[in-house]
Parts: sequence; structure tokens; C-alpha cells
Amino acid sequence: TSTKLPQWKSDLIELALQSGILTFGTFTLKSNRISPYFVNCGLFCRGKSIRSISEAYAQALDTYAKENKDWGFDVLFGPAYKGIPLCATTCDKLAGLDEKRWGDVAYSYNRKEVKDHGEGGLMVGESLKGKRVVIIDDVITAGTAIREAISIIEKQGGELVGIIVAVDRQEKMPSQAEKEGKGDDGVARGSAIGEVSRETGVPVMAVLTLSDLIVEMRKLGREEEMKKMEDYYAQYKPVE
Ligand code: OMP
Repeated sequence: TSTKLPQWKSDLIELALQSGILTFGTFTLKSNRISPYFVNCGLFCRGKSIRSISEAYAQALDTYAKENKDWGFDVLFGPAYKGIPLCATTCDKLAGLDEKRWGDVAYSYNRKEVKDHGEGGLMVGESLKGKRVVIIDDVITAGTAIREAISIIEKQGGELVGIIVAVDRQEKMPSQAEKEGKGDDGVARGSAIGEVSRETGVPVMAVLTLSDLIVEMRKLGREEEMKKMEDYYAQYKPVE
């Protein structure tokens, strides 16, 4: 982790620091792991920050599509709640990048509670049935949240073709014992992102990785926090 980041990544990480999106302390994660840093994408809530992150997602998707000519998608699915503004704003940015190519891509999200009146149901926005769907989500750690989103797409009859997150924390899969709250077993395992990609056969893209965050923290001279991130990375580092 000694490489230089492109300017847009540095800018995005600095914005995340200023906005409290990337914070430091002691955080218990969904996976029960205790992390010295946390990424709260719900705080991409000001005009300039939601604009930056949605532009970054759109750029990443557009770049992937240019590099893989037979790849494309019809719907950007943002799992509730944090995926909701992300799918809508990224859809808008895609249309802005290339309306001919992306202008008909729609967004969709689920409700956490099924609505029993009006149009009813679990889903809002474009139907997923028979569509090529990309999941847009905030952070991937152990892959649990992404798996829930995948199962919604399956139930709705969509075809998953890709996954994109803002931050890949670059962590290994949890063991069964760890899932049950018994702590890390210290055994080497593959990455959450790699495992999800292998299981589904679709690309899992990330705008930023933990390595990127560490590089930027070093550049900013925030040695203490950088060291804690490096130690955490060493503990949960995946093997490929
Ligand atoms: P997994 O389900 O273990 O992949 O964890 C990802 C989810 O945890 C995200 O969708 C978030 O809800 C939450 N999370 C963050 O938002 N930021 C973090 O830095 C870490 C987590 C987390 O709990 O792992």
C-alpha cells in the first residue's frame, strides 16, 4: 500500500473525512468484528458529497462496460435503506454520462416492510422480472448484506449481472463460529468480495478499497489512524 492514488480518489476520501463518512474509534460491525474505522455512507447526504459518490459509481460502471463490450444492465437495484439514494443518483449520473447508452437504465429498491395498500408490495421503481440487474450498495465487509440483496433479486425474477459498492473493506469471509459471535478463528480464508463473485459469477466492483484509504491516510500524515487500519487489515486480510 505505497502507491499514489488518482486525484479523484484522494478528493473523494478527503471529502469522506471532512463529512464524517470515514471515522475512527471502536466500532462493532455487522459481522461482530471490532474495527478501528467505519464508513457511514448515509452521510453522503450533502449536495457535493452525494454528487461525488454517485459520479464515482457511474464512472466505474461506465468504465467496466467499455472494457467488457457484451456486458450491460437494465436496472440498478439499491437495497433499503442506504442503497436508495445511491441507486437514484447514480442512475441520473449514468444518463448524464451517455444518455444514448444509459438513459433507459432504471432504478429499483425494496421496502423493509411490505406495503399492504395502494400499489402494495415490496418493491419500488422498475420491476426486476427478466431484467439484467446490478446491485449498488454502500460497504462490503463479510458479504452478508450483499447476499440479502441477491436473494431479493432472485425472488423478483431478475438476473444478477454485477455488484458495485463504495468501499470494499478487503476482509476475509467469516467462519461459522465467527458468525455465531465466537470470534475470529485465525484461519486464512478468501475475501468476501471474491467469494461473492465466485458464487454468483458476476463482477464485484468497488469505488474505493481499504488499501486506498490507508494510502490517503499516509499521505495526510495521519500515522496513528493509518497504523490501526493496517493492523486491522493484517488481522482480517484475505488470501486469494
Ligand atoms: P457485511 O454485510 O458484513 O458485508 O457488512 C456490510 C454492511 O455493514 C454495510 O451494508 C453497512 O450496513 C455496514 N457497515 C458499514 O456501513 N460501514 C462499515 O465500515 C462497516 C459495516 C459493517 O458493519 O461491516
